Amino acid sequence: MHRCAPARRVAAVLFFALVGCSAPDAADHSERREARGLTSRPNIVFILADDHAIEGFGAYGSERAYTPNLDRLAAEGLLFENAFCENSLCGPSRAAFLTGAYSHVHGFRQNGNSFDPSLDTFPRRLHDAGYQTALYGKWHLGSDPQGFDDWAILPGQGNYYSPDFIGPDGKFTVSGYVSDVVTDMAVEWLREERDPDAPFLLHVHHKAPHRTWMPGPQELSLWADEDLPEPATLFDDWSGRAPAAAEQEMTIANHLWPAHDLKLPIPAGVELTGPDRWAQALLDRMSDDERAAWDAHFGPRNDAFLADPPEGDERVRWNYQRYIKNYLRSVAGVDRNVGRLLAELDELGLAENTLIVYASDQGFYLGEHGWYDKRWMYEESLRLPLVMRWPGVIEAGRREGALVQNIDLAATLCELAGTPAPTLNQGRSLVPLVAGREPAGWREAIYYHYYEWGTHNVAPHFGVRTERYKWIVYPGVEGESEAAVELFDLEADPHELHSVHADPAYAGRRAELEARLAQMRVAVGES
Ligand code: SGN
Ligand code: CA
Repeated sequence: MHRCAPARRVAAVLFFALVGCSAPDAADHSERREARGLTSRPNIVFILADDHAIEGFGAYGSERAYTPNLDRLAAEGLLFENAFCENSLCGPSRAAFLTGAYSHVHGFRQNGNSFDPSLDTFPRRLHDAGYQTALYGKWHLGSDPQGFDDWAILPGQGNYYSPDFIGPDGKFTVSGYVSDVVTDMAVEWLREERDPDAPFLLHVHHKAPHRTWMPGPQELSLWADEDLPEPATLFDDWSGRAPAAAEQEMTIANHLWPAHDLKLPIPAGVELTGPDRWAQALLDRMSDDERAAWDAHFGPRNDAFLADPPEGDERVRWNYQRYIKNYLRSVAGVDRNVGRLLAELDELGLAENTLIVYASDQGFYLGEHGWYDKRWMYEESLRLPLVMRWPGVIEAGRREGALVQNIDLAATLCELAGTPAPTLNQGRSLVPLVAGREPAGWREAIYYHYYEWGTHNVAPHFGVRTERYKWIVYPGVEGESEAAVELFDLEADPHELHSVHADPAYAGRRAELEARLAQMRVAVGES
């Protein structure tokens, strides 16, 4: 039998009894669970942010972010240092969280697809196992949520101010700032709707910090008159990478729209193009007070910009500062609302028996490689934050380095709820890792596949990442782009600036990774 590490034995006795030292079979799941001594099932709060990169999260080492409440969550719980998505895009990743399956199995490969509402998901499983379930916030899966006793979702991407919602009874609008409004709904449900005789699953899905990074009134003054640090690769020229890296349209330098993204004044009497056409409509959703706070912040700074517009690299730096501050202010709004939710759980006496999971659907570029947005298999968008807190059960302040993915959450929560994982599940339960034990045969590599070729012009690619190496294949489309490959040694080249796929010194490693990728594609059913 695999022994549990002595240093980690302080984790609650209940939990060791709970997980034992072997993985569960779906067939005899309930019996095994009972045999493990798991008699009570935790409440679960699943907080899912949109596009929140670890570089925007203090506990992950960010020097730029302001996240005191998220840092508290990590200090009181478990932080997964190596958590990854399998497809760095909203819809596919959310579908992977729900089903435990890769994109080619759950079928939602790219935004614009519609999630098959008949698919088995972890909320459905928990609901059927007696959990009271609710969901508030961003959904972005096309079809209506299934398996929730109550829900209210933002249509599509949702709006930052005066957000519209769709609920079981139709559409409605709520005034205020979206992160506050979504949290208000969750708090009200906990206070008014919760059944004290059943465990609950509460999804709190934030829109923030998704583009177009509109901070709430309470966060506008953060870093008002100071510059944030620039990433080392802000002026990357994409040499040393496959051609696709230079062909994207997601640069801080050239692909941020003046009004929509940079919050510069909307010029009068000019026919607007691109996303700038929507900028006025977004501002018009604000109340007079919200608009006054917005103008008081941006007005004088925009005047200074227009009086002496920076050029060349200085303009890139100005764009970066404008972008990163608004992104991190949007993160800070999520953080403040996580604090509200923690306080509410304390107030209601629910903190002890509640597992809180905080995650994002994918990572994001905060100026690294000169970019915003996500999609790539490079580290910044491949990684996502994953933090769990369960007082008295999860040892406070732990960090877990095993390679985990969004597809693992469904099996994890189903195991804790005492129900088999969803039928399409391809992930592994994180319960043993949560208990401080790496089970024998844990994965040594993750599989990734990005399919969409549209917005931001990122070429489809797939690959494998081990603890140290990353192998990426761009299959190309006839007549559009040639097939290309990349091999990164993350230890020697953590910023992924020099692909060594053609370096003879890495020939053996390349062959090994190619073989591993081929095996993984067969194993996951994509080849
Ligand atoms: C929108 C954004 C894009 C973003 C996609 C996907 N433009 O189209 O920048 O890449 O969503 O994001 S916006 O101006 O409309 O915000 S995802 O998180 O939903 O996958
Ligand atoms: Ca997203």
